[in-house]
Amino acid sequence: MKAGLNAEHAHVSPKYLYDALGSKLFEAICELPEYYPTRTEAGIFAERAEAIAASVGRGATLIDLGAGNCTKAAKLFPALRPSQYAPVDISVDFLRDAVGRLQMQFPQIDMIGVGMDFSSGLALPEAVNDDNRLFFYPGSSIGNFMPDEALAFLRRVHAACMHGDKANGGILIGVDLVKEKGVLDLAYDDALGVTAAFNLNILRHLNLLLDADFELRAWRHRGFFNVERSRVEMHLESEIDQVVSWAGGERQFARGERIHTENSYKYTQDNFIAMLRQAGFGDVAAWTDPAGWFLVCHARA
Ligand code: AVI
Repeated sequence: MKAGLNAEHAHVSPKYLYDALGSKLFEAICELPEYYPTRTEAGIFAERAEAIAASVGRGATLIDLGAGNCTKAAKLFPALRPSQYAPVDISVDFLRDAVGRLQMQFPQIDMIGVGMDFSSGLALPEAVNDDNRLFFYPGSSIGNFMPDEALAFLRRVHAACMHGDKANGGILIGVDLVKEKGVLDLAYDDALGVTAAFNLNILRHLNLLLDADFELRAWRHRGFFNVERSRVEMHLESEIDQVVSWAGGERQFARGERIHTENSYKYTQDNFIAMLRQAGFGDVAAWTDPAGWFLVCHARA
């Protein structure tokens, strides 16, 4: 983290956006009129639930990557009727509460919460069935990986679909699509300033983690679509010439200098399906909303 702050173009991993307050701010972002991905994806799942269930088949082992409060997957239970539900999240306490509540609502589904950071590996506990696994990865979280990391991640999911030496199961994934720059710019720089607060909160988090002295009022949120790189970029821009220090180091930031905090890649339907195939997946079924803003894919291993 300190190496990133000291780099010529300073950067911080987006995972530091998600402390307790950051997670709440992200939930608020999902409610914003400008932030279309959450409701557009929910609309596709609601409208196309039967077609998705027909493609996926009933009775799968549903493995929910980054499950959070498990609400997205729970909405699909009536259509998918999974035999087992395994939500995976780094925040174990949060998960325990969510699974406890869900188990009462759906007593017929075997549930096992898995507390782990799946970004580096997918070694699931033995209690998670290895037959007919359906990995669920909604919300376009795949967009927060660099494309080569996204491909490596999909390859790991594909490998985790192996049952003995036979590939079975697959992935159900939501991906945000390339669209007009104006729409993307507003989605990541909303009128209320919630995305700005979400981005600035990373500095508050760094102050706690690194014993740093970032002065939040001296930084400004920047969020915009970089057309050439097909990604939304979030940065924090220094409003003044300043020195920031942290345990064991310090750095000078000139007025206008930026810290890069997040990328959110936007794909076309064709290039995302090509990536799924490159990762080893076979048949792909795809659904979008009427405006073609968001894509849901079911890909078989
Ligand atoms: C979590 N992730 C998919 C969000 C996105 O759209 O890339 C994070 C986010 N950053 C700013 N607004 C939302």
